Amino acid sequence: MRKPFIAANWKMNTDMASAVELAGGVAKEIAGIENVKTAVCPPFVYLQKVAENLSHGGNLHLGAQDVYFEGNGAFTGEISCEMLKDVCVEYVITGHSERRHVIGETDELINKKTRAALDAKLLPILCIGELLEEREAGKTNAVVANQVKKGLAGFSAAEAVEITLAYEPVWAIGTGKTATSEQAQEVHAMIRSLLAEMYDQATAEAIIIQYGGSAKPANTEELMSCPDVDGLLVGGAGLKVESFSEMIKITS
Ligand code: G2H
Repeated sequence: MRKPFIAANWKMNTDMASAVELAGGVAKEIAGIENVKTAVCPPFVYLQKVAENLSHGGNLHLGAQDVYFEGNGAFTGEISCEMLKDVCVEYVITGHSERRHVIGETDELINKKTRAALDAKLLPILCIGELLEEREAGKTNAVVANQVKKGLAGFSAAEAVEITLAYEPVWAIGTGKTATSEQAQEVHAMIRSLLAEMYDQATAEAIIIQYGGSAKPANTEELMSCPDVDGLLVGGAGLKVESFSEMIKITS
């Protein structure tokens, strides 16, 4: 049985005060919910303050939006896994489409980041997803399968089960256009059968696959009712206590 996992990616939003308020508000709202894993991923500079204000042992966990694969050294502007762990981070997003397409990250770099995170005992949330033109050209499965294979290159089955995959069709991100539940399920099922080929059926059945892209309270129930959708990576709707908590409550 896969435990649903709902995470919020705050992207480059909030300020110190609103970050603390948002995380604290969500933690309070979802206190006592134990059948859903939850996390918030604030900007780097607010992680420590958010961590200090979240009660230890609570159900709301902390994630980062990115990480660098090197341990330390002359990598101006980058943040290491150990630095994240120092501020109580447990999860880290790798390969978000904005890092792939705005910053220009490659599958190889994303694989190295995911490897470094897992080796440091952080739990990666590895994002994959096709562009609109790739979907329109009928290339969705090929693009997503290639990203999954390259992202997970070198990981054993025992390691892969520690990694959450997040399928985020790029055309649905921040656009208000959610993939229909059929579109999401189709790609999620394809990913799971690919995982069975790459590893084995039991491993494929154990890996959490989140959907992301304009997920909100109004479509949570439908998306989460898809057999291969195990959770949500939430952007815009994760920036309000009410909407993000509601999505967790709907899922619980
Ligand atoms: C996809 C998602 C969060 P939004 O990027 O990862 O953002 O829910 O705003 O589409």
